[in-house]
Amino acid sequence: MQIKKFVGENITQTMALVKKEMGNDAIILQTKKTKSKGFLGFFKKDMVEVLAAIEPDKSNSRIAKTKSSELSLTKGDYDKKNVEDSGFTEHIDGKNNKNDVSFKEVNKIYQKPVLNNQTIKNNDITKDIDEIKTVIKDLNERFVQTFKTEEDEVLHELKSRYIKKLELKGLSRLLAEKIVEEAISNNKDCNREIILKIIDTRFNAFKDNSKSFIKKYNVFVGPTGVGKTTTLAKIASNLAIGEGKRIGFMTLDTYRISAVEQLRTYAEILNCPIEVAYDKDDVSEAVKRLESRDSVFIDTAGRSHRNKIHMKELEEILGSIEEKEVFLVLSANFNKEDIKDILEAYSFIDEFSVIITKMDETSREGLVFDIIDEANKPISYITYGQNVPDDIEVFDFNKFVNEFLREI
Ligand SMILES: Nc1nc2c(ncn2[C@@H]2O[C@H](COP(=O)(O)OP(=O)(O)OP(=O)(O)O)[C@@H](O)[C@H]2O)c(=O)[nH]1
Ligand SMILES: [Mg+2]
Repeated sequence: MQIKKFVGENITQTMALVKKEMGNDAIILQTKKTKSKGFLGFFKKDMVEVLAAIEPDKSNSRIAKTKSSELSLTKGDYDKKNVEDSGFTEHIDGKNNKNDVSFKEVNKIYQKPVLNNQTIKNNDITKDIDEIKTVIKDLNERFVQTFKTEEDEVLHELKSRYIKKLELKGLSRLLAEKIVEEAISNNKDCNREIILKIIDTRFNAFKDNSKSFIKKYNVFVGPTGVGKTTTLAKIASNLAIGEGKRIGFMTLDTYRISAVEQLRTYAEILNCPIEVAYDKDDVSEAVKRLESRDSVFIDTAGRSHRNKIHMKELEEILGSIEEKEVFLVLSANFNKEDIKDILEAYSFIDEFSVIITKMDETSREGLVFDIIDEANKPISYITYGQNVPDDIEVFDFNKFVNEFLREI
């Protein structure tokens, strides 16, 4: 067998060379792109290299009658020739032509697919298989889509159910959605345990209830009637009676006589001093007079948080007190919008904790989460009744969450 390498500028030109020299019986062993040498490495051109073979005795007789598409070389043909040409070592056609290839090279090439009519047929089959694969892929995607939709429907139903449950327990729609969506996207499921985990992670920074919020001066602020005075009296009483602390009271609520009287009553019961301050200077004086007490509890007037003048006065008074803890008292009866407005009005205070009162008057405790979420501040106490000093406790996040989730 004669094997030769042909190089042309394109496949048509190269094939024409093959046909011219070997006729239609030529077998194409390999086709590849190559580069011309160029001048000093420059001006290299893309070329097409074709490795073709022909049986010498058949070369001319077949030129006229055989079409190139009918050419073929089977592995059997090649093996037969291999045995016949076993004496062959250097060049297959015996000529020392640089386009000729070694027998070893041919052997290597033969392992590669040969471009012949069988290959062309195979290419058609491959094309058909590719089309079938595309159809199957498409069907598969449609199937997955259908399946996904069903799964989505189940999850959607689950999502709506849990959002509703959380909303019924007082969470705002927005926060309920955030929690349940996170639960479903992370777990493809939603239940009490999953919600617990989400809440736990989300409010992780506010879980610690080991720290005492009580400082030397403790100021209670918040809207009218939320329970500032009652709560302050509860905490002060527990410290005085339970821990034997020396308590002092101060009230800034001079707008109503009954307000001063209310605190004076607690002061008398606890046998501790009470100071009444009318302005910022009075506050400074009163602070000094109460300096020897372990803790001083300062009551402020319940005024609308929309009253800007009152808010300004409060800001000035707070600024004049060092070593203080500010407690913003909010009622569990408020709705999310009230909470937003109030927090906005008190946003001039950097550091504070929240006390939520009247938990006994609501079954919508979920508001607690909205308060933490909105305020980004810890809850220090919750109160759940009018009894002084009993109806109050330090807020325990874990206990609260567990009790809350038990009911959903
Ligand atoms: N049910 C219930 N009532 C409470 C609670 N805390 C306070 N109250 C009641 O709420 C009412 C108002 O309480 P106050 O302590 O006077 O509220 P305040 O914020 O000081 O009110 P102003 O000084 O007028 O702004 C009183 O009748 C309290 O007994 C609570 O936890 N639960
Ligand atoms: Mg009061």
